[in-house]
Amino acid sequence: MKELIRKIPLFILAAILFGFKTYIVYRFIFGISIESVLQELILILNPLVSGYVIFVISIWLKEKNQGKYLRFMSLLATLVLYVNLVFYRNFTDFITLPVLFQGNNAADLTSSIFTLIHFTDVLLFMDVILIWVISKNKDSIFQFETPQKIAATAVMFLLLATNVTLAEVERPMLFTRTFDREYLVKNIGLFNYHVYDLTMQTKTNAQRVLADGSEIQEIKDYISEEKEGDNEAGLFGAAKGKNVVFVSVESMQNFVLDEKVNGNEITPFLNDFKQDEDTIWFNNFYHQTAQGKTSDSEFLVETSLYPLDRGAVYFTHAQNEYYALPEVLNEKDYTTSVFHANNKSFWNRDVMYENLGYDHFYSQEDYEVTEENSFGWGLEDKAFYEQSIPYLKDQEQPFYSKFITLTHHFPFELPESKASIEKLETNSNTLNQYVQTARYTDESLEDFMDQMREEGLYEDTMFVFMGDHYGISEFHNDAMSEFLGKEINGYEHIQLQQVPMMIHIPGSGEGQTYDKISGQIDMKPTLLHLLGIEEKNELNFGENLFNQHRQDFIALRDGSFVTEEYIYTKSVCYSKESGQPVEVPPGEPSPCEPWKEKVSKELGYSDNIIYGDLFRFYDFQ
Ligand code: GP9
Ligand code: MN
Repeated sequence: MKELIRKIPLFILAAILFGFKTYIVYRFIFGISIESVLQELILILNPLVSGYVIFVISIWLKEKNQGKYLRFMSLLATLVLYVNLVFYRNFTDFITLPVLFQGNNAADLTSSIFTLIHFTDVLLFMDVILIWVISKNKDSIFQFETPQKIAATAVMFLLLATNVTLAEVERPMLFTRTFDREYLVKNIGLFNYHVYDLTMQTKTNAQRVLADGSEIQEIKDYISEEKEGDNEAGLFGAAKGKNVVFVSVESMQNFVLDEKVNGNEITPFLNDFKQDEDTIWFNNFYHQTAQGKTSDSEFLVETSLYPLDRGAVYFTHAQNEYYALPEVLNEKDYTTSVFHANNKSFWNRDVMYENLGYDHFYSQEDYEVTEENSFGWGLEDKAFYEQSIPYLKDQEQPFYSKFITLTHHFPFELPESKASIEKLETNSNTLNQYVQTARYTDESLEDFMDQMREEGLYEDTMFVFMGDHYGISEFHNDAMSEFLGKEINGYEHIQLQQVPMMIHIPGSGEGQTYDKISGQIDMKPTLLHLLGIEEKNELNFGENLFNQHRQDFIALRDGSFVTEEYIYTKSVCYSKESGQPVEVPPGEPSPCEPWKEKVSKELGYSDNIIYGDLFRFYDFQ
């Protein structure tokens, strides 16, 4: 062994150990899926290449510094890997620069950090320790002659070129058309991905400076071509003049609806409510959020633009010009407000709400938060609604008030005394607890509706209940498939992104189940339609869901999409009929291809509006 170590230059040993370890993490912790031999090859190759690039630099250093460099860099590289891993356990996603610089996200991580750090993680640092020990021994350091140094460096460029070429073969236009970070990491590796991310950051920063508004016309043409429809048909004005209470229901997914735990319904109230004669239920409704989680879902509803694929637009572009729902409603003499019992600067809400035109934001400081009425993330939802009612009553009518709930949030912890149903018994504690906080949420919504009735606010109010994003990530697929009794493939995973969307108009009798493929981007035009407000805005990416001509289609933020016939995700086109990948004869294009074009165009246009702050060049009046 000693002999062997002496024969292999230490930087190569460091690269091999690091590459091998990273591959294990990719494959078994990030759970990166492999569909072909080429993909497997790339996945093995890219961490080795990264390791080689990082460590080969050492040979150009003075002998006494080489050991130091190898020690320091192996620790640093492993830390980068590890921080990504902890982040991934919480968000099933990779870190981007904007996310790193929004302090509040760290708060999210710290609140649940102990569930994210595992004892066995120590194993990840084994090679660092090994390199550390060996490199302390002077004999382990090779002194290279200049030609050898040049040769070793040339090998580095060769390796990099091979990696990039293979990645391009595997995924043409990988760098220009990718909204899915897993794909980037899979093909170029975590470290090159971070370099790519840095380049993107620089590029998008420059985009605002270079924009001149000339692109708006092209986007307008695209929207009017793709989304033309009759706004007068449907339920125009069905809730005219009513107040609106919009509840953004934390982490609620459709899969708990009509499900039971040991014979008890998880959401008995919502199960009845969705079938109520006054409730319009969209049972094919998807969240479209990315790294900005709740704030992304808010942004979708308020602006009918897509959130960004990197970072939270609430942080990165809070100063942009928008023409948001609260602004439109303010013009129609609505009082607009938000109720959310968390720190007001979380997700930069205090700044963004001001910009979007909300008249008032009732945040943590407006609530009485005590030890008895709080746990987990803070004030429990039942107390939250109770304490909100007086504020709600004080508002001038008609009002549009958004409530954002908090209790049903990862890691879904509920004091035993507040749980009304049992936990599940799968291998995921997160999922097991999720059903209990889902039940709590269901009860609190029922109580809230009762209070609204008692206070005489029910009749004149339209209620909207919407799930903000998933609560159970891909990380829990095994447990999910145990609970739901089916395998979770890419197709099922996308179906699990459905969240509740129920619109209740008291006394309207308009209750009905709509199975249109719809999403959060459609909320702004849909709500305005119901309120009988005509918005002269040709720059919404969503559509009024009652519009008969609307295309049955929805794009998710990572480029996945759902149409009447297909579901596309992670490069696989699934048939909805079979739930299995579509079989395409060799040489023929996949039926998902035209939709893919459209999705990438649409997401790109929305991004350009935000990165270029293009609405500053447009007059909405
Ligand atoms: C925080 C709450 C939760 O205020 O909205 O945020 P999330 O982690 O779901 O985005
Ligand atoms: Mn949320």
